[in-house]
Amino acid sequence: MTADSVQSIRDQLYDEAAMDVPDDETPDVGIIMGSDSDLPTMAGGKGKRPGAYEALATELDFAEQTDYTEAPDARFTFETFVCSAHRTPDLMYAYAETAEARGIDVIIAGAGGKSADLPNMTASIAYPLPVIGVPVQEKSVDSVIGMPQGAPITAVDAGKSFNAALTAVQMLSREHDELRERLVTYHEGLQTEVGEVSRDLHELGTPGFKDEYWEE
Ligand code: RP5
Repeated sequence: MTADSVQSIRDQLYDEAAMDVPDDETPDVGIIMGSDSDLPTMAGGKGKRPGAYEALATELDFAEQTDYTEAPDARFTFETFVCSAHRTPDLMYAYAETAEARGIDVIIAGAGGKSADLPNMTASIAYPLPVIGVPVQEKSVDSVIGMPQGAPITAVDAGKSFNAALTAVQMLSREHDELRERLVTYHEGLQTEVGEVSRDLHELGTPGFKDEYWEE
């Protein structure tokens, strides 16, 4: 039994996979997660640290593509779906099976709980497309990274979907110099921040730095 709401997404994915869309109009990165309760970790917000959404949309100028047949103006894009390995295995299968034909170059897959199977099963089905797994909780790490020899997955530490997005763009940047430049600029920004804060700490002294930087 497949719910109509799930079947309609499956149908849509297979329809899109059969379309002949130029590569620069399809999403480059696919973000999937086991539940919308994973969204604060996968996207950032709601008290969680910045996530993949911030890395892609805010730091690296990607746009979120919400309609496969209507690409945003931005050259580089990502899409986002919920797809539970246990509750909607056929949706997971459809997403992973169609990803390459739909023009996705790399998948970021996040799941929580002790049986966080979405990343590793997606990696098996979507192979040879690379999949970056995000354990949404500490207790999910083993089930995300525990793949047998010959069945690869790349994974980040628990909750670090921001880094998963950086890794995804590193992969894409091997084909796109523009993305390499964006990654370098992002990294230079990090260095600049460390340098500025170091100078301020040194020159203001610890009490002065606390007054300046720390909120009461
Ligand atoms: C996992 O179970 C999901 O990835 C989520 O982290 C966890 C709980 O899911 P919900 O019950 O909040 O939908 O499959």
